[in-house]
Amino acid sequence: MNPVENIINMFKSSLPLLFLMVMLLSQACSSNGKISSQQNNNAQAATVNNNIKVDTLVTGLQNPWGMAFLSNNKMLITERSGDIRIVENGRLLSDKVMGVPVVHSRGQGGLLDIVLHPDHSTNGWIYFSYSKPGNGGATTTLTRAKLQGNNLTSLQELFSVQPYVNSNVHFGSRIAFDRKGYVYLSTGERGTKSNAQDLTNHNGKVMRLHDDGRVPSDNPFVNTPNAKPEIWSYGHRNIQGMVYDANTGILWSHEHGPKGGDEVNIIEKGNNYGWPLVTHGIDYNGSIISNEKERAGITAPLYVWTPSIAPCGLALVTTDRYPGWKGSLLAGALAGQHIARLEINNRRVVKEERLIDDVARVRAVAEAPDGYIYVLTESPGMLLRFSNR
Ligand SMILES: [Ca+2]
Repeated sequence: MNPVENIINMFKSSLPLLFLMVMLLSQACSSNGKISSQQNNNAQAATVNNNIKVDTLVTGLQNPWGMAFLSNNKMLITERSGDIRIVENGRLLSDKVMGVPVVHSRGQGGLLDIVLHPDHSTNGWIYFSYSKPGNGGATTTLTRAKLQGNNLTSLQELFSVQPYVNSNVHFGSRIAFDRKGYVYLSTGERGTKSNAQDLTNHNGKVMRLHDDGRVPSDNPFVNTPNAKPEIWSYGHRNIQGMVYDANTGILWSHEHGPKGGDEVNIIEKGNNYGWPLVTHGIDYNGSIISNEKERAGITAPLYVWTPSIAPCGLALVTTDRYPGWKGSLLAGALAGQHIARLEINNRRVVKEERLIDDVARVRAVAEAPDGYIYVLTESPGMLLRFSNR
């Protein structure tokens, strides 16, 4: 055979394969296109780096806030307006979870975080936080329940921030469990700065509780007169990202500063994180909140973002799925519209890299049991996944 015949024969023999590939490709495109007209403008085109791309799994979510993984192919997503949605095999089910308590869906309030009990596979408990309407306004509340079919059952309110406040900002909140089974709940100061330094209320604090809501006897302020015994740390403005590292025993968090001064902190027993006595930021109107950025006796942030990125959602990479990322923190950014990957070395942030810049406001980041990183964005409300190219 001469070279030309050779090529023609090769082409002929591979025609069926080519045909099959074209069919598969067109099918993949049409099934994708149905749910994802919007994604094509942003996330679909986004890549993280040469090794990692962004899959848009779900669009059409309304202000998604938190996510929890029931298995590798089934997850729950909270929507701030008060719905818990189910994503199964990468599809958003039209049936919602029934039996969610009424939430105060105003401003920054509504249905917020959701996490599984560490022993969920045996006890079935699902924890979620929300803004509960009540006498005096609304307040951040921690509740647990079980899921039977699509219904929440065995609902138990574990803890409610005191007092209720007539404000629609700074509810927090994130939920995290440590390796001893204690549960932590973060809150915000509800727009009143002085709350954060006042131990007689729960606003602007991190709480530590037994998994059934009881107060641990070794909490730092159980013997302090008039202090709320649930408080674990204080001096926080508004914490919307918290993740526990079971390997190191470190509870990581970030919090919103005012104009500038967003912070990364390690949350430790009884510590004062300074708001509003010290801050790296200024007030939105440009006025000075404090002349001090740091002060003796106040835990200084490990890392500061100025200008503010408005951090929301915090994940820790524990798998080897993403080259070079193991041990990194991934912080979502609402205003920044990106994810900040923070490399950690010996309790210090040693490097920052910005991922998926300008795709959308990022509300939550989480590592699934199978090691994949999932991302929730708002406006448009999407579920994204980082996968290997
Ligand atoms: Ca601080």
